[in-house]
Order: sequence, then C-alpha cells, then structure tokens
Amino acid sequence: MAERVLLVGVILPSQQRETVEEHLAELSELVRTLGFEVADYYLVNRKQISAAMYIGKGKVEELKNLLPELAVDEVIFDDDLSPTQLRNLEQILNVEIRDRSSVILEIFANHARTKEAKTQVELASLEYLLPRLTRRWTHLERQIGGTRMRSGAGETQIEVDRRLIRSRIARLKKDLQRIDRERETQRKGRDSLYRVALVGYTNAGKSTIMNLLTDAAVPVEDKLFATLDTTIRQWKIDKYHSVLLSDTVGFIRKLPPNLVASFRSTLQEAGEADLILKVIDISNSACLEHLNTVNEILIELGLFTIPSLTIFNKIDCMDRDLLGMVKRDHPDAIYISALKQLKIGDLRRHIQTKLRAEELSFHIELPLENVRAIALVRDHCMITGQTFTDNRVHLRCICYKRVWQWLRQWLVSEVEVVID
Ligand SMILES: Nc1nc2c(ncn2[C@@H]2O[C@H](COP(=O)(O)OP(=O)(O)OP(=O)(O)O)[C@@H](O)[C@H]2O)c(=O)[nH]1
Ligand SMILES: [Mg+2]
Repeated sequence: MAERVLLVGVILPSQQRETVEEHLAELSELVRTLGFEVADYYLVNRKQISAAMYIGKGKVEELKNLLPELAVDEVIFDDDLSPTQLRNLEQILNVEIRDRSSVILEIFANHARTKEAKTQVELASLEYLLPRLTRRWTHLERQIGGTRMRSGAGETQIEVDRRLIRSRIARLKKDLQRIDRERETQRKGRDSLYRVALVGYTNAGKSTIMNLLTDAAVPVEDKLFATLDTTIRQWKIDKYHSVLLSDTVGFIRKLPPNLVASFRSTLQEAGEADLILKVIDISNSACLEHLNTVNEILIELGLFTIPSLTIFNKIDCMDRDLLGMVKRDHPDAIYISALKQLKIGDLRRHIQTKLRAEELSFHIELPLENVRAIALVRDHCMITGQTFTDNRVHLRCICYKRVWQWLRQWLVSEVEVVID
C-alpha cells in the first residue's frame, strides 16, 4: 500500500495564500512521483519561521492530534528544515519528517540511470545527510554503498557514520572531476555546428520536443524529473542546416543547493550553447513563476547572457485568458504544442532566421591533391554546390562566423577564398 503523507505549508505575511497553495500542489506532484499518496494539506499562517520547530509549538500539538485520524506515515514540509527543526519535529510527532529537498533528492536517486547521474545524486544526498545524521534516514541509507565500518576506540556509531560519509564524499568528488574531464574532451569535437540547448521547468515537454525534432528517443513521462542526463543529437532544420540540440535535467523552484552544485556540469552543458530555448508549460497556471525560476537558475549558473528564446509548450490544453495575458507580456516568445505538433514550423523558422544571422557563405577553389584543406571545409562547412574542373574542385560553402574565425587562418594562407 502506498505511503500516506501530510503536506505542510507556511504562509508568511509577505505571501499570498494562493501562491503557497500552488507550491503545495507542486509538492504533491513531487511526492506522487515517489509513489506516495497525499492524505491532506495543512496550511499555517505565521509571522515568521520558528527556529526550533519551523511552525509554532501550538500548531505542532494540533498536527500531532490530527495524525492518527489521517493515518499518515510521514509529514512533509514544503520548505527546507534545519537539522534542529527536523529533530524536534520528529521527536514530538513521532513519524518520519521530510522536507522538500529530501523529496527531490529521492526522486533524483530513483531516476538516475547513468554512472554520472548516480554519482551526482549520491554526492548531493550525502552532503544533505551529513548534518542530519541523528534522525531516521532510512530512505537515504541504501545510497551510501552499504558497508559499515567498525568503530575505533571511543568512537560512537554516529562519528563512524560521519567519517564514512566524509570519505565517500571525497571519493565521489574525485569521480565527478574525472567524468567532467571526459565530458570536456567530448565537447571538443562539436565545434563546427550551431548548438541549441533545451532548458526549462521539469515536465514542460523538453524531451518531447527533442524527440519530435531528432531521432533521440529520450524517455518521456508525465512525472517530474524523468530526464537526468544530457542527450545531444543533430536536428536537421532544412537541406543545408543542422544544429546540435541538447536535452537535459529540468529545473524546479527551490532546487536543493547541493543538487545544483553536484549537477553543475550537466546543467552547464547549456553553457556551451549558442542559443538557449527556455521551455515553459503554458497549461500550468504557475507558468510565469516557472519562467522566473528558470531565469533565476540560469543567472545562478552564469548562463543568462547566452541568447535565448522562450517557448511556451502545451498550447493544446491551456486556458485562453492566460494565453492572451502571456502573449501580451511575451510577444517574442514561440507558442507550440510538441505533443500535437502545432506551430512547430514557427520554431523552425525562428531558428533558421537566427542561423542566417550567424553564418556567412563563401566559395573556394582547391587542387584535388590538397586533401587536408578539402577535408577541413567538408567537416566544418555546409557544402551547397561543387564542380570539378581538371584537377580542381570548386566548392560553395556556408559556415558559422564562429567557425570562420579559425577556419580562415587555415584556408587563406593556401588559396584565395571569396566571401559572397
Ligand atoms: N498536452 C500536452 N502534453 C505534452 C506536450 N508536450 C509534452 N507533453 C506531456 O508532458 C509530459 C512531460 O513531457 P516530457 O517531454 O517528459 O517533459 P520534460 O520537460 O522532458 O520533463 P523532465 O525530463 O521530467 O524534466 C509528458 O506526459 C508529455 O506527453 C504538449 O504539447 N501538450
Ligand atoms: Mg525530459
């Protein structure tokens, strides 16, 4: 039987009740992704957060009386709790207490498939766990690798556990550095194509767009954080143009800081992009808040200066009034439905226009024996025409200005190149 949980949110004087309710609705999506059943919501008005118990003592007592009636196994808070708050709440309520970060960490742990994602999640989970070791942490235990070390003289079990975790964290950091170096080497080969990165809120439809435009076949699911790894594929825009499109892990409000830190290299894949496509689910009434969150995370990752285009997806099932309002505020955005394949031509045309502004065309004549120069041109340019005369080849080419910056140094010294 599914675990039953109670969700708790706090309304501070600076907040609207509807906003906190929306956040709880999102938390309930997160806990449903874990397979739990939401028994009820509990909203508390407070002037400020209590350092000891997050909500006041009276409210904790009220909650305690509610729990048997609701038959819940866990209480989950929408905000992050300090180790002290967790401990105090657990002692009084006598059920497992969780916060938003721990829920997100467990989803990531469940969905991690590749070695890289598993390493990143384990690192973030252990860093989260280290200061909270005194509480029950059975849901994280299996990620530590199982083996328990024996305690030395005078060492308590907790001290042993901390030592074990610290050394595991050091090991994981080393592993990640190695994985980062490998990733860096893979990136080097991808220089001559224009790179477009899909980023955005989780469940917005990034992977659906990826699959529609390329042959990637990324798993798509109606659950949060279905994708944790980066996939890169060529998207053939038209006869002469291809771009490299990447799909990666999604964002969410209050992504745990240590998760952002350990996924930094995956998230920064978008940092290599010439253009970022911010994908937002317009069928979600909180879509503008989602866009703000995406912008905040891009700023945090230092990626906000990369040119970007906002794509509102899922126009097949949205509220017409909301669409009108969003369109007024975001006239330059693109509105599509990846699932129903609506307005995809708009997206394609937009990228074509961007590409045209980024490229230049030239023609060049090379002796056939100059194999090196011919290979360079073929590898890094789009060839739009070729004719052979005697022992020479005449090539009409298009390449990106960025590629031209270095390609010209190789070519100009050899033959005459004419920019059209
Ligand atoms: N109605 C509708 N549903 C869509 C559309 N695009 C995607 N979806 C659905 O939205 C859900 C999430 O889609 P994904 O492509 O997995 O979303 P994602 O952004 O990759 O999500 P994560 O990888 O989990 O961050 C799936 O159930 C899709 O079928 C659309 O245009 N309209
Ligand atoms: Mg996805």
